[in-house]
Amino acid sequence: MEAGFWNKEIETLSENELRALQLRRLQEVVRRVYEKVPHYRKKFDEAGVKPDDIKTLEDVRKLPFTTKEDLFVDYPYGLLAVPKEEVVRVHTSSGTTGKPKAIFFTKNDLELGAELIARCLVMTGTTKGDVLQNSMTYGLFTGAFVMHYGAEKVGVLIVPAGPGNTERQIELMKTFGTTCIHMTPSYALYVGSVIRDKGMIPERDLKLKRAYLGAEPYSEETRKKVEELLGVDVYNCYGLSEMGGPGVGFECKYKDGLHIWEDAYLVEIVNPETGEPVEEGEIGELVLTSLTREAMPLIRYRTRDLTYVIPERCSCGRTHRRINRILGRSDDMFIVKGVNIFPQQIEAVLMGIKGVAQNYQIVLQSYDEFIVRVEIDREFFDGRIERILKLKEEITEKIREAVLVRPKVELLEPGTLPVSEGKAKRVIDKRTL
Ligand code: DLL
Repeated sequence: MEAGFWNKEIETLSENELRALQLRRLQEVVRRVYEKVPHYRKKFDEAGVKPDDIKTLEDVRKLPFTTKEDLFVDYPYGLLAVPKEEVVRVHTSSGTTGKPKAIFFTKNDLELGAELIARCLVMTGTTKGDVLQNSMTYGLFTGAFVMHYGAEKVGVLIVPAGPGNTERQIELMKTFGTTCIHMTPSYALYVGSVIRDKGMIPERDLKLKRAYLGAEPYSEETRKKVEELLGVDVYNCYGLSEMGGPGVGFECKYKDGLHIWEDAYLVEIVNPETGEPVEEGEIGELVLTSLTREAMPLIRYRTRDLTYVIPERCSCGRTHRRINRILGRSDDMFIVKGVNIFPQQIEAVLMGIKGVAQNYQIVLQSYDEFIVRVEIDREFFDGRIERILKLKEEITEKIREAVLVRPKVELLEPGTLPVSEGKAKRVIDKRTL
């Protein structure tokens, strides 16, 4: 293995080789689901398209989209493309409302997930000798297991901590000399604040070097904040259960967009309203086709995640194209006074303001009013009212500039809002309660 690459041959395939490989795999997977999955056969027949119609990569557009709703047809086994005996694992989405999405894996699917994570870790400098504290939830969620097997493949020492119990997390970091952590950005902010509150200086008291943060959207400002709090390099890790979990997209050392492993996934960006492709570089909804998954390959899956493709080649030498960090989910958007607002816009503003602590919440009060409840540094609660009013005005004004609607801002002491150990619930919608 050459330094910096886990699988140099695949990671640096020429453009032509990569597209040819994608086409072969696309044709194969389309044929496979047509033959093995009655639901896909029905959908393709209804759309009047046969596997033989896929002659170029662009022909993928002839195929119908797969949406979340398709995952519930003949639930839970309806989309299996292999006999059930070949399936060795199920993971599910959190499914806070209704049935969770059930995603199946064969042995080869687990192996593929590990291979992709191995590439991700090595490209960011993690290798044998590193100690990875895996603080995502082990269980039905894909987050921890997929990372775990990838790290094991590389030969990293894994501390399977799971989330929560922050005191113990810090103890584990000290005891085992943790060099890398894997958690959600919202939890990383919290862990960082606890470490600082203890008077610890991570650069001096811990061995942390890298944080792999994903499973929820976050801004560049949050990255910077975590990097400062924990003294680490933060790498963005993207994925979704439907595509096998984390490691679908990952930042390299340049931290300028996330490489999508294009030998395993076909990327499209479409206009979320019309489903038509957008121009390269334009924002739209990410649509993914799993090219190599066996148990449950999905064709043109609508992720609901908004991003754009970065057309330029990356300086790291990998040919696999990058997407920008996820800008939001089309279903996270809310409307106040007729203006479309994404929670990430507010997060980016808050995390860039000095004096703002780690936690915040957006409360949708009515269609005309939203409240931003934000924790601020403890030092502001020293009775000097002008300082706190000035901060409040700054926050209000900067959010208004960013989203064009003036929020009501409430400033809170640290520790007031619920701590998130996994995916944070940032938006409370009182309009629908
Ligand atoms: O969150 C998989 C994962 C685990 C990714 C650990 C990274 C790290 P789901 O629970 O199915 O799977 O949620 C997938 O989470 O469609 C995005 O909306 C969001 N998401 C995941 N990673 C990122 C990220 C996992 N890096 C959904 N940035 C996705 C922004 C992300 N959003």
